[in-house]
Amino acid sequence: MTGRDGGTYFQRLIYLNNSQYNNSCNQQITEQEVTNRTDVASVSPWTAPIIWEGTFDATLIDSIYKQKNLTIATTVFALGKYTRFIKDFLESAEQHYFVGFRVHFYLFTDQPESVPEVKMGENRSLTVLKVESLNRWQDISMNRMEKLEKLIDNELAGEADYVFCLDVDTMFYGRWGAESLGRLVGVIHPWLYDTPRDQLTYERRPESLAYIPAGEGDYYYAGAAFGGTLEDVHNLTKTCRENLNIDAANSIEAVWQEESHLNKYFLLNKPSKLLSPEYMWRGVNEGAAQIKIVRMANVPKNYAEVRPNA
Ligand code: UD2
Repeated sequence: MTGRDGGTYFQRLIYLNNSQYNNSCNQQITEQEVTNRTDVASVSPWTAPIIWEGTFDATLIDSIYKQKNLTIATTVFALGKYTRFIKDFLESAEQHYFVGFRVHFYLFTDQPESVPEVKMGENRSLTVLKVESLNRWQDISMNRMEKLEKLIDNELAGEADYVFCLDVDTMFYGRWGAESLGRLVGVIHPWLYDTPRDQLTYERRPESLAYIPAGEGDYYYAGAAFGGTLEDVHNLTKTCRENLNIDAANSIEAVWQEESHLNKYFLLNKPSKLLSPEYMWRGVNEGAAQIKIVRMANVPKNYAEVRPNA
C-alpha cells in the first residue's frame, strides 16, 4: 500500500455498517484494486469528483446503491434515419448500462413502427413516445430539452429517482453504473478534454444567451450525455429551453445549439459530478493515453447521409 501521492493501494476488507447503510446483515466487500490516478485530475476546482477508471470501487458502489431501490429513467431520441441506431444502443445498454438496476428507457421517435424488438432484462423497460418529424437536425437536437422537461413534469415524478439523456448514435462497451449518479452530472467532451480554456468551442457571440466570454469556463461538456436528479435536470432543461427560445426570437442560434446552452448552464450551475470522456468516447477504436476503458462511444456516421439537412 502506498500513500495518496502515488501508485496503488488496496482496499482490503470493507465492512458496511448495518445502521449506516440500512442493511440487514454486514456485508463484506472483497479485495479490490483502486488506483490513484496521477495522469488525470479526479476532482474539479469546486471539489466535484471526476470519474475515471481506477478512481472508484465498483463493487462497493453497487453495494451502496443497490439498497436504495432506485429507478433510473433514460431518454433517447431517434428521428429520421437515426432509428437505425436504436437496436445497437439498447442491446449494448442491456449488457453494460446500470446492470442490476431498474432502468426505464423513454425512446422519442417519429417512427414508432420502426422500433426494433429488443429483449429487455428483468426490471428494465422501454416506453416509445411518438414525436413530430422535424426538418433540421439542429431542431431535433435542440428540441430534446423541451421534450425532457415535459417528460419530467408529466411522467417521471414519483416514477424515477435519476434521469439521463443520451445520444442514440452511441454504443456501450464497458460498465456505466451507479458511480455516475449524482445531483447534476455532466460528461467532459471527448474531443476537448485537454484543450486550453480559451480554445474551447463555447458560444462567443454576446448576442446569444449561451455566451461565455474569453477567460471564463471550466470544462467543455458534451451535449450527448447529461443527467442527475429529476429536480436538477428539470431546472437544466427548463433553463436551456427558455434560453433557446429567446435566442430564436432574437434570430440567433448558438454555435453548438443546445450543447452551447448546456455549457453555459454548467458554468453557472456547477455539476456535482463530472464523468470523464470514458463515458462518451470518440469511437471504440480510438485510443488516448488517459482512456483505460471505453464505457460508451460514438458510432461512426456519415453526417451528410444520415441527417435530414446538410
Ligand atoms: C453533438 C453532440 C450532440 C448535440 C449536437 C448539437 C456529442 C458527442 N454530440 O453531436 O449531443 O449536442 O452536437 O449540435 O457531444 N437526432 C435524431 N435525428 C437526426 C438528428 C439528430 O434523432 O436526424 C438526435 C439523435 O438522438 C442524436 C442527437 O439528436 O444522437 C444529436 O445529433 P447528432 O448526433 O447528429 O449531433 P452531433 O454528432 O453533431
